Amino acid sequence: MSERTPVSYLREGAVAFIEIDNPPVNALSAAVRQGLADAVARLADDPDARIAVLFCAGRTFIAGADISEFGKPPVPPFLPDVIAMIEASEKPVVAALHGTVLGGGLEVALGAHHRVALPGTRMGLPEVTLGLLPGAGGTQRLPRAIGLEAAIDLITSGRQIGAEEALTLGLIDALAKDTDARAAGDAAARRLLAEGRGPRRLSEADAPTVPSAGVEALRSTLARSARGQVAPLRALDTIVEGLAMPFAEGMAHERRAFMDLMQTPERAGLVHAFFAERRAAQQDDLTGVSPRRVDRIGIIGGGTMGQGIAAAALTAGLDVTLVERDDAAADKAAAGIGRMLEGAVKRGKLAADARERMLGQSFRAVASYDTLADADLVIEAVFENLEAKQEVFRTLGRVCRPGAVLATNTSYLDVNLIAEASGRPQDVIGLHFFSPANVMRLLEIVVADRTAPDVVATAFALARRMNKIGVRSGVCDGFIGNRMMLAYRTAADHMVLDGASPYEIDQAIVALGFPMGPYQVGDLAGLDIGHATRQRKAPTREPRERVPVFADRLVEAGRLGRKTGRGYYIYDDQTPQGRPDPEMAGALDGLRSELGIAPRRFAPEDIQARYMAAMVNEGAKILDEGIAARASDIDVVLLHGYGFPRWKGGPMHWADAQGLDRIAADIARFAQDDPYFWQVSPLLARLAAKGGTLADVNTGKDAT
Ligand code: 3H9
Repeated sequence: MSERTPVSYLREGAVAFIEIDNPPVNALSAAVRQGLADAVARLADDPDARIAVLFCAGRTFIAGADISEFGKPPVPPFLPDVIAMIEASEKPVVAALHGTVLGGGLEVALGAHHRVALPGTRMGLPEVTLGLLPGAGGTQRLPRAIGLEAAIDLITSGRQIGAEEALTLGLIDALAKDTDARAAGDAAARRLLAEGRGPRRLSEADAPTVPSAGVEALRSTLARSARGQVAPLRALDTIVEGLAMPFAEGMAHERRAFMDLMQTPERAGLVHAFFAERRAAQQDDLTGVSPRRVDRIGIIGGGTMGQGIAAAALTAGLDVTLVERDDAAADKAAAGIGRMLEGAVKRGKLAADARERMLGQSFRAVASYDTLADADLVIEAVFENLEAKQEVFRTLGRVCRPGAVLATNTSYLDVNLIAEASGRPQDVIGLHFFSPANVMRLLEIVVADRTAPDVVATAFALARRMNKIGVRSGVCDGFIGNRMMLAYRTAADHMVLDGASPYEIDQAIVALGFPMGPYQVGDLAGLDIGHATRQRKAPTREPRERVPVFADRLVEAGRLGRKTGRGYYIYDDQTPQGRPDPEMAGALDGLRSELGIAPRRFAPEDIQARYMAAMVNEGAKILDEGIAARASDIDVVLLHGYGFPRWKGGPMHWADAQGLDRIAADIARFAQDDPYFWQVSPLLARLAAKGGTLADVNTGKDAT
């Protein structure tokens, strides 16, 4: 049996139809590239064909190069050559676009002689988001098509634009009214034939001139916004330098830059993040399990979290009933949600009439649980107290219809204990949203001992519908993310006890690529939160455990962080982002001598090594215990909930890239001073000894 070819050629009259059919997104695999090259050769040889329409089957035109081929030896024919063949064709080629025309897909379209798009088509060159730059002519053809400024914007940001903007920019020639790409291409081809138009090649168009002053300004803006990343600046240079050369040399220049970037750790980290996000939704034990239907949701508690969840749910088209303890609190929550949606309108993310419709028809804030009798799913978002949450679940168990999913938004409490209180633990699951819940994409899906499989499937379906990235976690204190955070925060606190300043730590962590260091984060979140966690854990504290007394003293002095104008930093009108407190060093020195600690210096690399080792070690324990099913799930949590720099791929990917033996050796060294905190994870030790990687471990229900 011959293998199915992903590219077909069919002629009707004078028009040849070249169709790509490579589900799910028509990525440019080696077979597609070969198929395209063959189809173009056939077009040349077909005496009856006078024009061709290039289009795709399924949900989208080509969404780019096949990312799964990256990092492997390249297989010919290479995409730039295939596009050069298309462009060189003596017979015009019309690209008929629909769906998401991205990366190499847009470069193929730019190689065609005429571009027509269906309404709703989105286009972009997202290569920089993968640590790359357009490697098949994008840096050279796009500026010739739409001008320098717009091309630099699209290429260095990776942002997508809609078909209308593409038409205005001159990226496409026409916006079709059809809903069928083949038909739109056919109509355009017949029009071009009737007008007697021949091929129009961007490679033959004049390159725009490059104003050097403007480019310098752009470079310094980019250097700030793309901190830590190499691709955006390299893309800018490649565009500018390439446009000063003849087209063919510009193409060779682009190819060299593309191949260089392909070898960088940033590219590996970003591609890892891309696949990790998609893998998180794959749960083999749920194959064939249908989610329960969810249209109407209830939310208990109208604080910041409840409001954010409500705004996100309304935006996703769900009907929302929010329950507060009295009418005044319900009104306050409703007003907050109104403001959040108004913010979305102002940012252009939501139409004003859609906001009115959501608030008028799909939302109510009430002071009674009775209205939840017909809810399909209820999310409890009251304050973090086990008894309070159990009380809510006892009530939900009474008022909700059988089969309704009952979710708790707890960030660390035992979901099993909450589930039991409902009297129907099979319906209960943890849905840990991150604040602000209408913005943050991460959702930890916490599966308790007795949660039914279709409830887990429902949670993943809800995550997708709400445009969240759901990651499965088992039950433990803090689940994946907060448990990891406690570990690296503790490592930082120990360094402060031993002589580092919080400012040195924050600087070293920001230098790793995090947007903020742990003490800046603490000030932002409110220092009372960490204090409360320590109080809660105090009764079970081991005598050998070191307590960050300095943090508790700040709280006792009423220095709770940004909200009180002072925490680790001082916040005032001159420095709303905070400035170091000159009294901090003296206070810390006093405390150290009270505790009998002789302070020592920590170099930035020491700080980074300890911080990262604590994070990786805890991640390995989480993996070993089966709390996370795979290392990449942990990466997704840290990337989307804790500011981990995306181009480093996440802590587990980072650890594999560093070599686990190095990290295990670091931990052994740190343990000489503090053997209680620095207990190496048995999994990490095993993998380090045999040269394995965390990526190979799969401990979850979907283990193969
Ligand atoms: C490039 O083009 C370089 C060139 O300049 C130069 C070359 C020389 N390859 O996201 P979804 C898979 S760089 C391989 O869930 P959606 C994805 O893993 C590339 N696989 O769907 C998933 O698989 P699974 C530039 C890909 O509807 C499935 O398709 N292009 C690729 O939410 C569905 O994906 C990009 O960066 C790919 N290119 O969103 C575009 N794309 O089902 C990247 C997707 O097994 N892709 N898959 O988990 C996207 O942004 C989104 O996937 C898209 C669809 C918007 C297309």
